[in-house]
Amino acid sequence: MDITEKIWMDGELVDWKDAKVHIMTHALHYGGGVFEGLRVYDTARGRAIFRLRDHMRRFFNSAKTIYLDIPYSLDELCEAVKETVRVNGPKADYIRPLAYYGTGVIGLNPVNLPTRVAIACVHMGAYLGEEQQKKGVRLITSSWEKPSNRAAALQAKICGNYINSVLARLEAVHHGADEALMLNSEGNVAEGTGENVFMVKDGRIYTTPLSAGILEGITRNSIMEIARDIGYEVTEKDITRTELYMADEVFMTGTAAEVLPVRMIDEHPIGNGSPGPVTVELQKMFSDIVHGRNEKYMKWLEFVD
Ligand code: PPE
Repeated sequence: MDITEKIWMDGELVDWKDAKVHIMTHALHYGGGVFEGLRVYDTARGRAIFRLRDHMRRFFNSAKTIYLDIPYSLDELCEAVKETVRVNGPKADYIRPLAYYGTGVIGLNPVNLPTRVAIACVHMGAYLGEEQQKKGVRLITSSWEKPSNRAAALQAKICGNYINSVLARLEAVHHGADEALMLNSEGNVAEGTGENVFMVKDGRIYTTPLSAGILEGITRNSIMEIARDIGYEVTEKDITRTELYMADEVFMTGTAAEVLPVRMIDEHPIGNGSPGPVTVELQKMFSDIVHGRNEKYMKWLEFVD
């Protein structure tokens, strides 16, 4: 992560080094906050944010699940995101809005705590590495189970939800893998620690349903629409670990991860162990779309200037 100049905090742009919080911040102790991740891309018409409004709508909906009252309108925060991108110059390629319960009383109950809101930009580049983005990642199946929809508000991007993902990611890293695959309490595939999962089998595309305990990814939604537009059948269904081992292709999607080929799971090569044709086709199309090279999907680009 490369730092940028300014961070938007509660309505003001402050220097990166001054964007601090109090140690008694509720969210720091108990995870009472929500966040988003958005990408900024260069296009021939200038820089554009991918699906800004959809991300910010999810931000407000995530906040709703923890009764966190955001004291700005959707339009105001979309404008604040654009402004933060503008002031940070061309290096910033990833945006992190964050809203959280601030400081006041100790204890779990946050109802009387103030809401704090921040928007930071960083340079991220390829999420899990340039080489991995091209050749694919190696996954291990995590021994940590993904909580069920009964145990957590999984369609909300709540900070505290992510400790499960952090445990799984640490396990992957300590086993020399790039990323972890998370199974739910049924033993079915849920998602990666920060990505949704897709599989290609006999020319058809499958992805896991919300009932499997996943975040409803905006990249997942985009890829489903793009794939259907070019004639693929895309089905949401429960997927087992074994089905992934036996798939022709597996790939992951996410704002940070974009379209990420999976070349190995638990030391089993997927297909022939290199990115398959459907993955490569969708990866290329997605890249054209986010860089403004496909008129049909301009609706997803929000120009910064
Ligand atoms: N599942 C999870 C658990 C998740 O965190 C993400 C995004 C997705 C699926 C994909 O959602 P979408 O970005 O809307 O397509 N993960 C964000 C955080 C990554 C991080 O390391 O931080 C992201 O990609 O921005």
